[in-house]
Amino acid sequence: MAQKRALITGITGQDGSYLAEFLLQQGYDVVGMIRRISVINLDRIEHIQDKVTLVQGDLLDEASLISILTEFRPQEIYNLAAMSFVPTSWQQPVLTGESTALGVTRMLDAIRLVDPTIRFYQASSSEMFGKVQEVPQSERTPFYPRSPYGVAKVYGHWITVNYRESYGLHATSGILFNHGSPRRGLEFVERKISLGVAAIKLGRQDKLYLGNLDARRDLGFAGDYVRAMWCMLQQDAPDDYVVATGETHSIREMCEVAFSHAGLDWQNHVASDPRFYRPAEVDLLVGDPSKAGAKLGWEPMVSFKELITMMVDSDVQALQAGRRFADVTEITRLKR
Ligand code: NAP
Ligand code: F7E
Repeated sequence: MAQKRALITGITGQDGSYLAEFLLQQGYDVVGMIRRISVINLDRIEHIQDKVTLVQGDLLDEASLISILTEFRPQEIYNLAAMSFVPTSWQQPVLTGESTALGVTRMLDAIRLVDPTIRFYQASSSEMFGKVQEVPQSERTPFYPRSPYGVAKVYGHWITVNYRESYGLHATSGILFNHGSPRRGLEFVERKISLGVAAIKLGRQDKLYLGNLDARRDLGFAGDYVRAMWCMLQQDAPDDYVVATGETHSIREMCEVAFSHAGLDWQNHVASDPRFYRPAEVDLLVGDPSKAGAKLGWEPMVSFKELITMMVDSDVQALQAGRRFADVTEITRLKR
């Protein structure tokens, strides 16, 4: 059988790096779209850089997408690129809409124009459920987004459904709940905690400033979640799928697990900073992944505790090895 080619937007991100590894293992020819920035950051894909083809393009520029599809002719596209940090979406709501919402239309339109047989995966998000209308959340739960990011993802979701229904595209939306890994961006809460715990354990800092500890999330391992993305595009018909663990844990529980793994008491080190609270919070997320289980045969392999301890261990090792991390604390606070 001829080798399949996949295009990944957002290949430099957490999920993009795991998906690229996974697709290479499946024998794919992997093309990754990266945007032009002053210093190209390939940290997460350094180890596979010689096995993938990187091409410059941007979700803000439709002509760049059309050129990439025309030149590379992928059979599958995984649209993972987005402005993905929720607090930034209040500070940059228009940019968030341009990439996270309209960027999806630009890619779908490029597919329609260049090759409507391309299979398309859209990275939808549990943030679309926001102020949840039922518990647990499934593919049938109505959306009620609580941030410009969530609103943009709702647009991305429905334009995917619309292009499927209007033009018959094989366009699928994966509604993924939170997933982290040792490659998670430093500003997301589970990584902020794991890196903070590692720094405290090694005596490099004493306090970790966080926001709302009562928020609850359904958190899995990114390496498990990219498998689900691929399974979705192997189905005969496009559809929507919730991908989640079915468990929910508070941020306080994340702290307890992470600090106790390092032999520390979280209550001695976690301090509250109101500037990490959000103008509108998503209090509780817990997904019902039964459709993904039944139709895709997907289930998560890494538990909540395994994920958190894996992240703490990885950050302790990285700091001990002399790796330096940017301090993102000041720039990720919301101005009041
Ligand atoms: P991430 O680590 O923040 O990666 C985002 C990627 O998008 C980066 O490669 C970034 O490139 C790229 N990007 C941003 N704006 C772009 C633009 N205008 N044009 C081209 N590329 C652009 O996010 P992630 O955690 O891997 O998440 C992947 C996707 O899943 C995102 O769409 C996210 O919203 C969604 N999602 C994530 C989760 C989660 O818990 N991780 C859950 C549900 C949905 P640079 O490296 O240049 O910044
Ligand atoms: O916040 C609370 C915060 O920024 C999780 C993205 O991947 O998942 C992610 O979005 C919770 C929130 O992720 C801090 O208030 C407390 O309730 O790690 P987060 P998120 O907003 O859930 C979804 C599914 C996506 O699609 C997104 O792309 O933790 N929290 N204290 C904090 N959060 C942060 N970041 N920092 C704190 O200090």
